[in-house]
Amino acid sequence: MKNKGNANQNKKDEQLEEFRADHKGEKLTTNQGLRLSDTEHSLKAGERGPTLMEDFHFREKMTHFDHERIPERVVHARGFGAHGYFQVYEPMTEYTKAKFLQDPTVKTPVFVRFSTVAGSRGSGDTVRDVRGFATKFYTEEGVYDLVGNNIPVFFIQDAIKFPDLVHSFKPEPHNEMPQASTAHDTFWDFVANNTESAHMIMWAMSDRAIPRSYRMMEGFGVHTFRFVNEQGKARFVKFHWKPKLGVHSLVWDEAQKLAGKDPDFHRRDLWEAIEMGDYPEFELGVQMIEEEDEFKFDFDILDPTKLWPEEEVPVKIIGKMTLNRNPDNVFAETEQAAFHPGHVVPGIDFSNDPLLQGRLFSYTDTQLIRLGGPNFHEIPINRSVAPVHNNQRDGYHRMTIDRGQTSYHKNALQGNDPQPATEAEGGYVHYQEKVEGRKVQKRSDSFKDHYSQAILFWNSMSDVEKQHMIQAFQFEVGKVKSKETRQKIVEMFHNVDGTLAKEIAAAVGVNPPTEPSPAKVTAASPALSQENSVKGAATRKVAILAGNGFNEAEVQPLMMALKEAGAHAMVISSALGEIKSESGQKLEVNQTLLTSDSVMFDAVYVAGGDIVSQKAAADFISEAYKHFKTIGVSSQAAALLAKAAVQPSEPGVITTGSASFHDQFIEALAQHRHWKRQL
Ligand code: HDE
Repeated sequence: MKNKGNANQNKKDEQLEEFRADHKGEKLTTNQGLRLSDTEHSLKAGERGPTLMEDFHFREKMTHFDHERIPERVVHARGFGAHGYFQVYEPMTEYTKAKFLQDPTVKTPVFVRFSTVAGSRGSGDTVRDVRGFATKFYTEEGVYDLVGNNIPVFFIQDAIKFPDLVHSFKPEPHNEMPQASTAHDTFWDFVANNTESAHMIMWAMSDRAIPRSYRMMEGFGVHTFRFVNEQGKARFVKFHWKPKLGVHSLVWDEAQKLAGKDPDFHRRDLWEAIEMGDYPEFELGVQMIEEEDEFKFDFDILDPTKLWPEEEVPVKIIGKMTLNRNPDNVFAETEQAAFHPGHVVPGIDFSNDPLLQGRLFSYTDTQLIRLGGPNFHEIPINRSVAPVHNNQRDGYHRMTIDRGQTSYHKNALQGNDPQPATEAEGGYVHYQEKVEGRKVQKRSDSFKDHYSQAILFWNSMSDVEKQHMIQAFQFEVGKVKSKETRQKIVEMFHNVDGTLAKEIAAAVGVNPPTEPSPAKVTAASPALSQENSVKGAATRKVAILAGNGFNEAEVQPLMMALKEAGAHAMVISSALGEIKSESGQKLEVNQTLLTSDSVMFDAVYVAGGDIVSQKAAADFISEAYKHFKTIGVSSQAAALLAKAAVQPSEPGVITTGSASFHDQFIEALAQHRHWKRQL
């Protein structure tokens, strides 16, 4: 089922429609429109003879194929996108004049691309990495891009260090290993020598870097921007996306297995959710700081390695984005989408964050090589729905047929059109911030605290989250060959927490710190812990293990209850086709024990039948157990639990018998994972 969305209201969709071609019922032609009679045989001099130069179809087909690839993004190469719309909850007139943030009845079309950062375009989805969260709003005042990540801070404080950072985490140049992973020497060498990365590393080693789904991640604009209202009053602002489904993660073992079993796990999850009508929803939140309060915090609000604790600066929820349509063509839309933090609309402006300032250059620059010239704004996915008029002309692949004699400003021959607009007419006027200073290659002293918020983050984690972080450090640093680097990392993170440093040292074969940790910060920010996030059973995937002879009386009501809770059941058996219950009722099998795996589901229910004698079924259960997932067992299948060495009394293990089985199962599913098993 393909959702066509709000085709009539959605201006962007109408614009895209002009370029769509489904080719159904059409005759095969060349690119010149000539009908072809054959595309399986090249033109030859004799059946066994050489191919002739004259074969224009062969040449055209092959040449086009030879040029099908474009350079992948230098970072964020692996990604996936979806269309949708954004609606503001109430007019934001007091804070910003941005038109798309005024009228709650207006649906602004959006295109979102989620991504990993380090890996190549074909790398696995579930690797430990930051996730990109880039949103293109097609507003009536032009394109606005909010190009964010799922982590609210960044590794470095000045854009000029970005090439160094990226060179360190990409595969090492001499052997191009490892793919899509920071678990190697050059990255940790960079970290140890650039301690401003400490806070970001804490996030990257946390569960945030292995999300369960793109639908279950927060998004952050990271930098401080400005909101400017009609009266010209400005406030500092940070942007947040809050997923309606809450923030949830995989466990590391599962993430690694998924990268092999289903490298497309996140894109499949997003694609299927949208196809099934489970439209992902994210609320837009803003934190605002008055200009006069700029220096009231114990961090510099221009420093991108710092967040604004939500308890100090509350997040005001101002609207919601709904993703309701998959792309028609991944290359045309997702791959060619060109985001840029400098694409703004009146009412949104920049700050002097030195990381943001550098990004304002980099994004257009990268498109010139990636999309092959200066006209990438004319590619359908990038086109503004607001009309485009200027004196820019020509260049590779120009689509617009600009009419008239003049292409310069000022002119009299065409009455000086197109004319600059006044501010009242929507002309963008940069915020008139007063700036003073000497030209220096320096960083402000107020950027020098590298550890306070790393400690704040650590203090805010639950015990389970801390345990996951320790294991993540042990894994990543454990892959580093240089002993000196491993030692430096232990010393660096001793500044964050003594136990953390000791635990890393113990696993990576270097000396533990001998002095107590100098960490002094005792504050915590509960909003940073995923344990405090929204929970629920909706959209969760449940594997129903069933074979011939399963107990239908127990399965059917569970399937109904799951449906009611908005969860999705998949029947898994030994082979595709149909299985029969004890009473002869048929059930269609969706996947087999061979084609699916426990890591692809949020929970498992064993319905019974001949499948319970299979070792693969017992393995399925023990994996689910190991990954803290909800396990339900029918009366027929109790023996399988014993085979999988799972105690029925364990948290999140629900056995049939009580009348409230279904409620208990769904309640357990809604918990996401049962961490108590670990403790
Ligand atoms: Fe990016 N970044 N970035 N970045 N970034 C790119 O642009 C860059 C940074 C982010 O789905 C590139 O089109 C510099 C922070 C996302 O298409 C490139 C610096 C944040 C995406 C680039 C940063 C991001 C990119 C590569 C340091 C979170 C993918 C291809 C100053 C707020 C967008 C491209 C998509 C992509 C440069 C740091 C987010 C090279 C110089 C901080 C989500 O232009």
